[in-house]
Parts: sequence; C-alpha cells; structure tokens
Amino acid sequence: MTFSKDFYWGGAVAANQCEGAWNVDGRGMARTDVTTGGTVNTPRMVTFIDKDGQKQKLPNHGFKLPEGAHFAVFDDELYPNHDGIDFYHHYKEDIALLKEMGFKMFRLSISWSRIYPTGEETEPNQAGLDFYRNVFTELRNAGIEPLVSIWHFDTPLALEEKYGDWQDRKYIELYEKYVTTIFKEYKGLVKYWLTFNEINNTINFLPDDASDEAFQEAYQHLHYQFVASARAVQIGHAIDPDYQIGCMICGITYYPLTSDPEDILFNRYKWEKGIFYCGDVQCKGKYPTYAKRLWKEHNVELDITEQDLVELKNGTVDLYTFSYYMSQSITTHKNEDTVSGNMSFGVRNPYLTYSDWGWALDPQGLRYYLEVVYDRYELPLMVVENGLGAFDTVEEDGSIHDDYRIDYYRAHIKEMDKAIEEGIDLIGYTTWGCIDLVSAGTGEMRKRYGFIYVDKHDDGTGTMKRSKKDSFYWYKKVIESNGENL
Ligand code: BGP
Repeated sequence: MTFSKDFYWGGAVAANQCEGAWNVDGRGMARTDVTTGGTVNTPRMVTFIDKDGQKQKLPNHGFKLPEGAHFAVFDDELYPNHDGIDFYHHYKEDIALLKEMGFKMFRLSISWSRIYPTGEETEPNQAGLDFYRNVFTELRNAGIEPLVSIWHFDTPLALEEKYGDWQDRKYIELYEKYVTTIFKEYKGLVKYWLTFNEINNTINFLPDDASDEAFQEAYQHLHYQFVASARAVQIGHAIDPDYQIGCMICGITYYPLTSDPEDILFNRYKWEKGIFYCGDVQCKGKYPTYAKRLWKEHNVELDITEQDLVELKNGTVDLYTFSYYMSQSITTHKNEDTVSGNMSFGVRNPYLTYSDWGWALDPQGLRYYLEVVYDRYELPLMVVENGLGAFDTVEEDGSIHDDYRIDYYRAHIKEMDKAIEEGIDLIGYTTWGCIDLVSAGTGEMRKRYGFIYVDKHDDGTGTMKRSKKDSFYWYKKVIESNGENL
C-alpha cells in the first residue's frame, strides 16, 4: 500500500445535517432550517408566507423566495435538520467513538448563524464561538485534526431574505467579517479550512434548459462566492501563514454514452461547466477562456470589477478537495433509459450498478477524477466526501451487518491507492456521514452513511443512541494498518 504514514484517514459531517439545537444559545436561523423532510421520490420543500399572508411550500431545488414573501417554520411540518442527530449535545461521545476508530481527521462545518445570527451583527455570538472551541479542543485532545467547512449550504436566513441567494455584493463583506472572526478565534486549533462546500452545485445542478435569468443568477452567485473565497484565502494566510485553505467541488465523473463526436463534445462541455469552471477560478485565480462561451450561451452579463479580478488572482487555494459519489453518463441522443433517484440525472450506464437512491457505483470513476484534476492543478488533493447511502437493518441483538458499505469503501480505497502509486498527491480521505445524519438531498434519516448508527427515524422518533456497525470495526482496521488491511 502506498498511503503515507501521515495520511489523513477520517470522516465528515455538516452542521445543518447533524447538530440539531437549531434555536438554542443565540443561534439565528439558517436557510436549511426552513427545509422540510422529503424522500427519494418527494422533494424537500421550503416553507414561507407569501405576500398575502398565506402559508406556502415550494421545492427546495431551484427555490427562489417570491416577491413580498418571507421564510417561516410551520408547526405541522417535520424539519429533520432541527434535531439532526443532536451532535450539539453528543459531540463528546461522538468524538470518543471517532477516536476509537483511530480517526486522523474529522471534517465538520461551522454554522454561520451560530456565530453571526443574522449575518449583520457587529459582534459575534459568544455561545456559538464557545461551542466550536469546545468541539475543536475535544478533537485535538483526541489526536484528530479538524477540517472545517466555513459554509455548507447554511446561509443565515436573514441574509437570504434580505439579499436573495448570494445575489448581492454585500455578501462578500459579510462573509469576510465571519471568516476573519473564526480564523482569529481558532488559530492554533484548526489548520485546514474549506471556503464553500460543493460550490459548483449552483451551476452544475441547473438544468440545461433553465431560463437565461436562472443562469444569470447562478453565475452571479458564483462570482460573489469566488471573490468571497479569494478574500478568505488572503485573510486566512495573513492571520496564520500555516493555514491550508481549500476549495470544495462536487466531483462527478462524466462519461459520454456513445462515441458520437457530438457526445464527446457535449461531455467535454459538461466537465467545463459543471466541474472545471469553479476549480479553475479557485485554483488558477482567473476565469478560463471557455467562460466567455458559457456566459454568451445564456446572455449572461456579470457584475465583475477590476478589483474582483485582482482578488481572484491573489486568493488561489492551497488544496483541491472534492466529494465523490458517482459517475454519470450523458448523451445528446434521445435515451429513455434514465436513472431515477435524487440528484442522479444521467442516463443509465449499462456497465455499472446503482445504489438504492440511483447513484452509479463506480470506484474507477474516482481514480479517473483524481487523475484529471491532479494533472490540471498539481495541488494536494483530498477526497472529503465519499460513501454509500443505504438502508441499514438493526438485528435483534443490536448488530448491523453493513457489508455493502464495506465493499463500497474497499473498492474506492483501492482506486485511491492506485492513484497515489501513480504519483498523485492525495493527502486525505474523509468519508461522508461517518455518523448517520440527515440527508442533504432528501432530508431522510433512513439514507444512512455511517460507521456509527444513530437511533433516529424519519417520523422524528428515536433515542439518539449511538451504536457501532460492522463497518466501524472494519474501518478501524483499515486506519490501524494504514490502508493495508482492506
Ligand atoms: C453532498 C453534500 C453533503 C451530503 C452528501 C450526500 O452533496 O455536500 O451535505 O449530504 O452530498 O448527499 P445526500 O445527503 O443527499 O445523500
């Protein structure tokens, strides 16, 4: 095996999906707090009061608050994120379990609205700062390096209501204030930071036939996030030159379904729009040549200042990190053999099998992705999400035999091993949802990823008790043997 002795084995979670405690200790509401539960077949909804004072719900994906409306929580709806798995009150117990598995790194996110409840206060919320200080200290004491996502989909709700979804330049200075606070506060406790989780989702999950207006908003949203990210890198390095600050891209490996040159070109453009556009700006510090083509396609005209371009240039990231769950096959041909499930838009690849949620199981796609992005950026890489969302069965004696999950990880780790063997500088692997948590895409608990089971169910019941699945013992051995014992 090729993993270096200081390879960061670990796992990952996000505040909005695990913390719960959504309205305690001065935390403000976040965008994710107005999202109801869904299932693989029914979308998550966003709840709000319309301009006539009526209760309304609309699908989360592509949601835009209508004129004169404001967000609201309705008592008769279930909001799984409100409880999460109550990591807020269980973090000591959870970190002890991660330590037992031998974790070297734990990826988690800070909830912006715990630090600045509406995003616009001048002073941060002390209780929020204390919570993360306690968590990071607990991790350090357990010998686990924190990897901190600064934004994981949970913009303070007050900002979103006032300025839309990153549709205002004001966001840049508010994000700067937030990152300055946390970079100073956690100096010496945290070294690795990620500016925006899956930043490319904004453009990648927009359907090709969306309106010009939707594309205009998506590209503008991204531009403000790019500048905010670049400012964060500069601020972070000024506060602590040792800070390692990364981008985080939703990594999907796209394949052309046929050898028709139209498909080959379509596939190339898919990579450019969906994957490279964000990585290129964040790693190379400038918009790529093909950006002009992408903007022109939808008559996009962006608010970009000369100073913004300077910021992008000066704020390139130190690391390229990404999530990887699946590949997708795409074609320009009419093809009815599509895959249903959440976030899987592709046509069926006859050479692959699919998860219960319709995600293509493709470990080789991970190696392909690693090779492509390393060649392009030559930056240290981390796979910061990877995993199998599956139904788990608790046996009478409490055991959980999740061999399917073990097989999934084994196959992906083997491909990472090959990539390292080739010379790719892969420095870490944090598996997604190492403790069961609420699904971001569907809001379900039954879509479980963890090595650690949490007794929490989709109807809101459960004791929150933690228990170890078979994969817990397996991953412990993998880490102990530094990837030898698979
Ligand atoms: C990524 C997100 C995570 C996460 C994961 C799995 O898109 O960064 O927050 O949840 O996907 O997706 P899901 O929860 O829909 O299974």
